[in-house]
Formats: sequence, C-alpha cells, structure tokens
Amino acid sequence: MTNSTLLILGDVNSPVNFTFFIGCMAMMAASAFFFLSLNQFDKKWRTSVLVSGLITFIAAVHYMYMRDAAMAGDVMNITAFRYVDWILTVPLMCVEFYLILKVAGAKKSLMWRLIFLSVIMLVTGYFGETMGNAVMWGTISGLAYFVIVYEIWFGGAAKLAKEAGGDVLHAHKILCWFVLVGWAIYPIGYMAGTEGWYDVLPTESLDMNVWYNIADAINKIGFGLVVYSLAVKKTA
Ligand SMILES: *C/C=C(C)/C=C/C=C(C)/C=C/C1=C(C)CCCC1(C)C
Repeated sequence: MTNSTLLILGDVNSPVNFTFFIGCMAMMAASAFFFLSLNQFDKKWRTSVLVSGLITFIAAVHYMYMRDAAMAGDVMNITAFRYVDWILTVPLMCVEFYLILKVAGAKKSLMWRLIFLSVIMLVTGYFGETMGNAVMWGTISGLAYFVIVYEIWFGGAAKLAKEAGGDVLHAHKILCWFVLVGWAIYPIGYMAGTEGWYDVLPTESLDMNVWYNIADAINKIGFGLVVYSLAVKKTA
C-alpha cells in the first residue's frame, strides 16, 4: 500500500536512508544542545527545555532503529518504530503547550485533552498504514488533527495564551504555526504513500519517509528552539 519499494532497500546511498542518517545526527545534536543548556535557566523553565531535549533524544534513538530497518529492507518495522516514536514525542509536545501556559493558569485537563486527541490521531494513522482502509483511517486521524489545531488556535489554550501575553503569547503563536503548517506535512506524506485516489501527488520518486523525516526535523527541533528561546527571555 505504500511506495516504499522506492527505498532502494539496503543501499546506504539511497536518499531515503541518508535522511534517516542525517535526521539521527540532527536530533542528537539538538538533544545535546538542549540538555547542556539546562543550567542557565530559572528552575521553572528547566522542565520545558528538558522536555524539548527528551523529544529530540527519543527521536534520535528511533531514527537509529528506523535506519537499520531501512537498510534491512524491513518496511513494516520502519512504520512500527515511526509510530512508537510519534506516540511518545507528540504527547510530549502537548505537554509543552501546557507547560508554557501554566503561568496563565493552564489546567492539567487541557494537557490531557490534547494528549488524548494526539493519541487518536496517531493510532488511527497507524491503522491506516498497516491495515488497509487508508482513506477512512486517514480521515478520522485528520479530524483529530483539526480539533487539536482548533483547540490551540481558538480554544482554551488560545485564551490562556492571550491572558499570559508578552513572550508567552508570542511563543504560543509560533508553536501554533508549527502545528498548522509543519504538522500538515505528515498527512501529505501519508497521502503520497497511499494508493488510490490519494495518489494525486507527483511524488513517485519521493518515499513517504522522506516527507516524514523532513517534517520531524522541522517540527521537533524547531518546536524545541521556540521553547528554548522563551526560556532564555524569561530567565534574562
Ligand atoms: C514529532 C512527530 C510529529 C510532530 C508527528 C506528527 C504527526 C502527525 C501530525 C500525523 C498526522 C496524520 C494525519 C493528520 C492523517 C494521516 C495520518 C497521519 C498520522 C500521518
């Protein structure tokens, strides 16, 4: 159901395998950067930056496994590691929203709502990639994604961000853009890798993993840097 045969399996020089390798290095470098910076921040901002580092670190480990699976030509294992990675890191990104809005009195229920939605989005996405009915599962996944976008742009999270104002509002806005634009790359990759009427994208030569890897680099490292720079401002 995917065009993953284009992985050129087992070839170190294939573009897909190269993006696993470079993705792993980038995630490792970002993790070192976030972890080593921790001491410079006020206590209450350390957790946020620590979570940024955990997100990129968890991804780095999974990229190592995904690259091995790609080298071995094991497409099902790439998908499995991919979704284990996401099911750990995407909820942590929801935690980031909660942590930066805590100054404005964000409740845990906001965090759990976002986590719940992200789990629905990812579990149904995994079903779509592994069990057929890709259109149906992808649609359910997309709906959960839209509710997340709505919640952070216009719902309770947006209200809290406005109340907090200043640097927190600014950081929240940028994170909202990451979710709206950066996260939208994933469903594009999913469609690119799904046969049927979804196959409208001119991506025959671009494996869905390339889309996912590019999106991960943007979203995980970019997201972390936004939180990092908020912590810098709040500490100064
Ligand atoms: C670090 C990993 C991140 C931020 C992963 C995000 C993943 C998504 C936003 C995936 C979304 C999907 C849809 C909206 C529909 C099709 C299936 C998915 C799972 C690719």
